[in-house]
Amino acid sequence: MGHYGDLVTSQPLVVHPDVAAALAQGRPVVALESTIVAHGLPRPENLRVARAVEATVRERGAVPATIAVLDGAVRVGLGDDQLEEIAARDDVVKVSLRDLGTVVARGLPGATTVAATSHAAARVGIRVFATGGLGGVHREARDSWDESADLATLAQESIVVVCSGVKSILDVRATLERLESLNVPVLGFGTDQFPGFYLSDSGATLEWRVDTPEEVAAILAARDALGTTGSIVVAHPIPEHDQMDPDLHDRVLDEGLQLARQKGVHGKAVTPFLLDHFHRASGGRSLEVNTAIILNNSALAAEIAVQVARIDAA
Ligand code: PSU
Ligand code: MN
Repeated sequence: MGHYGDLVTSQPLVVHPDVAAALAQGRPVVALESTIVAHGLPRPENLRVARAVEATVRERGAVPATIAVLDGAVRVGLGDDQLEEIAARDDVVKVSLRDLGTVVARGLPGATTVAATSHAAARVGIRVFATGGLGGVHREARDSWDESADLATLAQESIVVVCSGVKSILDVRATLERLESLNVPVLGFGTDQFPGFYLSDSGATLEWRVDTPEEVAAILAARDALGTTGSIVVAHPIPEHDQMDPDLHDRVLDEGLQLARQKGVHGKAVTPFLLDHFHRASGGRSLEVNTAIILNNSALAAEIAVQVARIDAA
């Protein structure tokens, strides 16, 4: 093992000095995933978006911690050279929680999903995480049994995850049912409706609505005091005037699902395949929306992290 930049790489979990300092001083930190960078967005926009997301978190007073596997260790917080590596390399493995140990032991480069990112973040004491959309129950799950490990992991790890729902490529209602069974609360941020990722409203109504970052922090504090472990999902919709045109959305979605079926795409390849189809078949429109979503969610996550740090310090 050697050095990567200034970081010693003989440990399997390495916290970037900026992130470590913030955690030690009780300052707000926001975890960010890397699968969206390596496999969710096309090049070169992926690197541009990854940097913009980190800048947004900083502007709102929190420290960004993008998480990925590089050089034999899970990195909590990346240097810009490392972010570039994740965005540019062709051999980056999509790493869910079950893959984490294998990818670290083999020294492979890996991009962490919501599941793997939540685990690494919670393990080092990060309380808030921003992403675009969660994985969930796939539409043909009755036959394929395809349900993202994101769901079970959110039940295990205690973190606040800000997202815009789950992609419409999934079975949204079944995903919400599973989150209920798994005791994962879903709070609509400024809405009573569960967001539909590219669309502001998935059509499903939520039980709980919050309107401020303070409310989210208060709910987290109550859960801490009660010992109710597991994550909180903050469902933050794209504003309606920025959403994808619903007709374009439905057309591209039908095509994508049919193509995936024809080509026999399955397992962990399904989500990247459908996202890539969306980006190409919508003429770049889904990319604009996806970018707006992740930027909005990072900003809100930073505001929540600031409030959480305030309560934790009191
Ligand atoms: N949502 C997005 N873009 C993504 C993903 C979700 O808008 O790239 C990624 C996340 O990392 C999520 C993963 O955790 O897809 C889910 O993959 P799977 O369905 O194979 O569990
Ligand atoms: Mn799957």
